Amino acid sequence: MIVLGLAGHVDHGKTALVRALTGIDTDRLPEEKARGMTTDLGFAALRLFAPRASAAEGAAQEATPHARPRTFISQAAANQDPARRDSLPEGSPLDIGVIDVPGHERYIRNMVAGAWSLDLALLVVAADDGWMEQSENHARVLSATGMARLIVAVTKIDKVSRERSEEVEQDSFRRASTIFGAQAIAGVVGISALHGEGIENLKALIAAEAARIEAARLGSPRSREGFLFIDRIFSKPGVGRIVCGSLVGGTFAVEEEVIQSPGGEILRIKGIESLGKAISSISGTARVALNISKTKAGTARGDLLYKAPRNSSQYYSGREFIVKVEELPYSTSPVTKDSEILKKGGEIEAAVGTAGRIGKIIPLGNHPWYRFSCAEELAFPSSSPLVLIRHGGARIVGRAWAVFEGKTDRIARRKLAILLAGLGNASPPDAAEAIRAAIAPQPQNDSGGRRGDPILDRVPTEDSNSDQDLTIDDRVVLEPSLKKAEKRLREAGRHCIEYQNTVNANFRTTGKAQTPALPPRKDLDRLCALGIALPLDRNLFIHRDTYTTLVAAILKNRGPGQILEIGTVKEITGFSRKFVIPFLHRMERDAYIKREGERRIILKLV
Ligand SMILES: Nc1nc2c(ncn2[C@@H]2O[C@H](COP(=O)(O)OP(=O)(O)OP(=O)(O)O)[C@@H](O)[C@H]2O)c(=O)[nH]1
Ligand SMILES: [Mg+2]
Repeated sequence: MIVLGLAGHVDHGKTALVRALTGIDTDRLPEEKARGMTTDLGFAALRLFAPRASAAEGAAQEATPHARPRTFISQAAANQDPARRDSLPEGSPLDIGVIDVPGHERYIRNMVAGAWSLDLALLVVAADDGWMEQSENHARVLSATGMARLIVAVTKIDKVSRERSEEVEQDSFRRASTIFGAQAIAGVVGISALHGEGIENLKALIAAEAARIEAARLGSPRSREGFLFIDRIFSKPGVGRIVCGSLVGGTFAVEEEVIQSPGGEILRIKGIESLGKAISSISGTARVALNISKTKAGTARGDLLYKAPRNSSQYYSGREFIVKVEELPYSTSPVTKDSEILKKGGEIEAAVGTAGRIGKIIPLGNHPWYRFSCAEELAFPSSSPLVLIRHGGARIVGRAWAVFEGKTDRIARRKLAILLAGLGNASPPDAAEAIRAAIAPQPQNDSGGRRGDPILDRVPTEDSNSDQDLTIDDRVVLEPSLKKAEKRLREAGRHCIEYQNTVNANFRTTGKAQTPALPPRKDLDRLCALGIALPLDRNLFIHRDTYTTLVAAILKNRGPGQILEIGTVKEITGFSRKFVIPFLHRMERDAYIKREGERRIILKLV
């Protein structure tokens, strides 16, 4: 099965289009029927058949005069990855689960809940209105959840002239391309849900896409782990509790146990239904209804169900996270930059899967690193980003990837800020790994004592009674004394600054004092907190840029898995053993190398 999700501005004809495609009215709530407006998710199913591979690409252009001009379709097709051209044999049945979403900005959180598990999206734009605010916002939600493929349906073409519908088709294609890239757009189809014009055309395009997606899935190994965010819950007399959702990856089977998170309760799957039929097992992606055993803590929309993961870093559940925030593309220029909204921190809403939480986002040093905390526990796979929505509004501010879960105090945060500043724009998995490595239990050091922890053991001495987090401004504008200290440290180069006690300091690599005028310890601590100076151990400091240059020189022409000899590092850096060991500890902390007994193995390159 593939899951197709609708998106688009309020009243642009999403529900009418689902009805025209499937015969099902997804507006099931009395309130929805009364207002003629979707407020929550709606579900329908559609069965199509795989077209002839060569016919598929042309199908969308021929059925109606309002179909996309030939150039757009063929351009999109030409841009496709050759692997995607493989299709299922002609006539293969294609089951498509359809998710309808509300278009009104008030229900944007429900829209996000419908947007996260899709194989294919159908972005609906009405020909009379054209591209509107929620067309843009919904497109950005789809882009936040990593949507790789979409069809643009320009609806209500019966209400406008041919010129107007073509203009909206062109404009929608251009805007969607700006957000997703032209290769992501499978086609743009003009339709009238009321008169049926273009519907067959659209079905042909959906079928061609579905057949490709299914074929690509057959060729790739299925992941063992599957997960599902609950989107509907109800009780069936004599059967018990039924929960519905979109299963992603993996297989769920009757009598198997799954974990419900938050809470970690283990539940038994008593029955599975999909497309109206009882079955013994199901593999994702699929719309499923699960009959589950009784829970102690209850079950709520937004809860995550998953099989025991192979490693614990696959899922997060908690109230506090360190996140990497990514801005999303716009098709129009935004009034305010999203990073401006984030800069001050404050209330924000985070939505992931079908879950949503209001929380606080606070800069953790420099963009893109932040801390997100919410009052109520939130569970999600580490592969799913949080969609950030401006609190109380509908604006999608960006997406956030969790890299660490857990409560942190002021000192730990400061240390994490230092670590993250050193990581720059690292990918979320790399950052998560570096943090894990930094907080893992430490081995003994070379001299048999406890290994000096350059980051997490070092308590900054400055403004210890301040309870404030570092602000971005702290980092950007250096006070004159810090500027001076930074210059000294930079000029010292390989000659790290060593404090023999809190008063005396030397620039040294070999024990020889280099220059008399040395920065005060408190300035060095401030620079460390800002990520500009890096502590190698409690008393030894180096400029971040010097460290980066030296690490690059050490790892040059080497590869992951190779052994790094102390002698080599001494030779390249010119450090004596006294300095080379703290330097290597720092590299280990930053996950460039790992210790295996006495050996140091390279993990990654710069
Ligand atoms: N003339 C014409 N009217 C249409 C067409 N599609 C939908 N409509 C009408 O437009 C109105 C809104 O349609 P819906 O399908 O409810 O729109 P929606 O996008 O689901 O709206 P929300 O769920 O509230 O976001 C209804 O009155 C429909 O009858 C069409 O192709 N042509
Ligand atoms: Mg609707």
